[in-house]
Amino acid sequence: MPYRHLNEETCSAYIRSVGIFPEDAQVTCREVGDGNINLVFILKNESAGKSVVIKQALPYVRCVGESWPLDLGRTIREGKALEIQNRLAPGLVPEVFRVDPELALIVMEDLSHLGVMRPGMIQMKSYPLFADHISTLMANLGFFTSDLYMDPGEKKELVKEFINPELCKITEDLIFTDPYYDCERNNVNPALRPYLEKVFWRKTALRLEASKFKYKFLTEAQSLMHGDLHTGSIFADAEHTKAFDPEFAYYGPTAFDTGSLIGNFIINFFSWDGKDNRPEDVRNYRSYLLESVNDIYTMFERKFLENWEKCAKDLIAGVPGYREFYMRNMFLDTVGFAALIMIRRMHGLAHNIDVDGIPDLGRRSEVQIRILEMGEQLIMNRNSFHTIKDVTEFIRQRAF
Ligand code: SR1
Ligand code: MG
Repeated sequence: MPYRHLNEETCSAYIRSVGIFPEDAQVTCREVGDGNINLVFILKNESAGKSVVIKQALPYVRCVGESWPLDLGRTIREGKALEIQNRLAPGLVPEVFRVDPELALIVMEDLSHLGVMRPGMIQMKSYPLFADHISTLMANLGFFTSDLYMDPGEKKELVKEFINPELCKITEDLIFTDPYYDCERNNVNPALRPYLEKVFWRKTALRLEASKFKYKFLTEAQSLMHGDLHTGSIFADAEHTKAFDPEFAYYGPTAFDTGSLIGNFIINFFSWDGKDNRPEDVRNYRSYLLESVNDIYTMFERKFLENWEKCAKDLIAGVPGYREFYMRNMFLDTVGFAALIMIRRMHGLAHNIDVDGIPDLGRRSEVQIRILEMGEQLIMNRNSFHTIKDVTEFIRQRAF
């Protein structure tokens, strides 16, 4: 079937026609996509009590429109990424039932009974098993798709499959370039603009560091990554974690995923300055967030090193000092990418509702400035940190 956008009616017909629900099933369908890029439908077979999700790629960026075309082939990469992630970290990503390259869609497990973490975290929800789960996904993906483990020829074949130029270009522009000058694509809170013009856009040393990380992102094919691992790309409850939406998957620096995730936790941490919750609740939740950051990174490191101990194949892995060198760079990159993620979500094209949910623009801009300055301090001082606890302690001391 040639590509066309589905709607709630055609989507119901499609799911019956491919045999996922029976021909005579009573299907209800709702389009629920609230992301920047795709259509997302939840389909229910009412009598059987079963449901699935269809994610369909649009040939352009949804939040911008047809003026920004986007490659439909991303669906195949996303399906393949989910397959690899499911193999390396079973149960931590949605199950895929069907990938349809012509309609650029994926039929997958409906996980909407779990909440998306971002709105959950805006309501101060906590996720006791999250650090354990997500560190498994990141450590296994980061190790078993790297040259430490894979045959170099096979790894290069995989790199080829995950060449993802259009989605990478979004990241290259929106994260590493646009926030550092008055780019017309930026989405600027008017109350923040004076600070950006007088202060932020003049920070040449910061722009230099962002440029170094851009080059790293452009050139380091270290491992396969999720590529957009933020709290809006994760379903979770007290027992489950499912990372979805890996359409940005490609071979890049492993720490882009760890940094993206931690950057989003730190954004949530500072967002409470613009809200009127009880101080005690804020204090407790902030402690939970920093503990989570500590757990996420220490568990990631430990699991990555366990993989290294048991499974590393390349001889460089056993060269004295190489492991320490590798892990030190991973840590510094995590801090750097976390900082750049914090910055991009304040005045780049795509924001986080954690901060944009602060209705008063003046108050919002104060929080945005705090996050921009903390991002700057983290990246500029990254060499002075030795463990993730140094980073969270640095944040704690400047927040309470
Ligand atoms: C134009 S796409 C904007 C952002 O949405 C996605 O979730 C990625 O984070 C991307 O940078
Ligand atoms: Mg997404």
